[in-house]
Amino acid sequence: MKIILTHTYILEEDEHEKQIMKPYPPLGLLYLSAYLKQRRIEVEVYDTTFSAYPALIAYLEEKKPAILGIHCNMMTKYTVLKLIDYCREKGIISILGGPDASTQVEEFLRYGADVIISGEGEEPLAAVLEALKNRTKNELFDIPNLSFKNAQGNIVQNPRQASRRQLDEYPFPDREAIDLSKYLATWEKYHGQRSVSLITARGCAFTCKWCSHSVYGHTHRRRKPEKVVEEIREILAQYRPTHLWYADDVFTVNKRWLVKFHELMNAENIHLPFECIARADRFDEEIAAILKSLGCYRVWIGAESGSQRVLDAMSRGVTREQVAGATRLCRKHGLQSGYFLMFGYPGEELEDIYETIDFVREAQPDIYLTTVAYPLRGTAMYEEIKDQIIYQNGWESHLQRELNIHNRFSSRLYDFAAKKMASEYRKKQLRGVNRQLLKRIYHTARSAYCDFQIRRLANIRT
Ligand code: B12
Ligand code: SF4
Repeated sequence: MKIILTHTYILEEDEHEKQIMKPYPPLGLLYLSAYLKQRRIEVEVYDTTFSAYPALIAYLEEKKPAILGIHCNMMTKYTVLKLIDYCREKGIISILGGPDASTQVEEFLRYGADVIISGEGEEPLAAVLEALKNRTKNELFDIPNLSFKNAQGNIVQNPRQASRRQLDEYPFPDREAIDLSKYLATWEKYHGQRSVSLITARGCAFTCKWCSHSVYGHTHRRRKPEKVVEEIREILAQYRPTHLWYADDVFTVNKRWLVKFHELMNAENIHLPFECIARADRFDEEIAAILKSLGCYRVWIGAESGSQRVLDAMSRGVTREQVAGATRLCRKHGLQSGYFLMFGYPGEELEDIYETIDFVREAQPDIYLTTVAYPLRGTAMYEEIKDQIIYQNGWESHLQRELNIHNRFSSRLYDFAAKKMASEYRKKQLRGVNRQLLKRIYHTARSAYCDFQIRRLANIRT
């Protein structure tokens, strides 16, 4: 039985990404495709990134698959729901996987999906495809990690099995299943670089309360550095990238691994530029030097908040001082530092917001991104505040990111906080630069205006 895998992420509809234009392919689907092909199971991947929903439907009309495998993440839910409707209408069996499907099994099944695979997809997907040769979609009782509806329409959730420990038994992602040249061309057009992504590990054992562990649990498994280098060699031969992206949760988490990887990459003389994500408590002088030598130019550090009280509430396991120290180390080693920052974490008060603004002004990372916290299903944050979530309409009509939380400040306050932060950050850079007097005056005035607005809005809670 033929399966088509797709993911419903459409770049043209993503206004935010259209400003950035650094697209990457859906690695999860490429891993699944490679695994199925290794087992001689017929599979195709329809990559929606550069396509559109009508083109996806036209493709399905032409190919008439018996089964459609759909990757779901929080942002693509509406398109996933449309595809479920389409599958029902055409009698195609829909199998959902990915981080969002795993946490909303009942909802997706009740909406009309046929099967949900929770966690890593390789083995369960191959097992379902095998089973469907001589069973109906309502009789999948013995396959771990699966949920479906039995003949009576009741939801059955099979037990979850532990993840495979040895990642190196999986084949490399099947990049040939899609047209990677479109990604490379986009990168080249907007950034003068050709970038390819890969992962060196799966899962993260840390416990940040807002972070989804729905696919990998709290496991952390690394690939052998030799295998990663082998994959990079293949990527180089096939796609001639000038830039890499290690799409790992925390690239610097295991220093011993990094040392070995560095040795191997040096032996191969591969020094392609890349960015990666680190944790401030997994960053030191030696790691900074290794990253620089590997070709890294920017380290993203999850700073999250400048308030230790909020960091502790998040169970982040990192101190402000560690973040400031990692930033200094980056500077010393000629690496840019980038911060991820979050406003609106439950319990955050005005003084915490001001501490974050002060912290960023003083630490002066090269770049930072702010977001407002949202409760993802299955996370510890969600469990703690689920009674305070303000639901709008039915489940089908909102994304988890759009949900608000009782007793939180308004989104306008967070907008002003982000603007104030930007002005404070810039003001510090302009200090002592005489030619920039007008800009300094502008940022001083804007910061004061934001202050006024923040104080005014502080009385309004959701
Ligand atoms: C890389 C990445 C990105 C990249 C994506 C670029 C790209 N195309 O690769 C960027 C930076 C753009 C990004 C953005 C966002 N991301 Co992101 N991202 C990741 C990250 C770190 C790695 C993804 C990856 O490649 N994993 C490796 C592959 C092998 O794993 P996988 O995709 O999960 O696939 C496996 C299983 O899920 C399953 N599976 C997957 N698809 C399917 C389909 C079927 C049919 C089946 C059966 C199984 C199956 O099998 C696969 C193999 O075992 C993950 C965290 C993580 N470690 O996975 C977060 C993560 C996926 N992102 C997340 C979030 C929240 C976001 C944002 C919303 C953040 C934001 N506030 O803007 C945006 C949304 C982007 C969008 N518009 O869709 C959450 C998703 C939570 C959720 N419930 O959906 C994650 C899990 C982070 C987290 N821990 O909270 N992200
Ligand atoms: S936020 Fe990063 S460090 Fe924290 S649990 Fe998630 S992946 Fe791990």
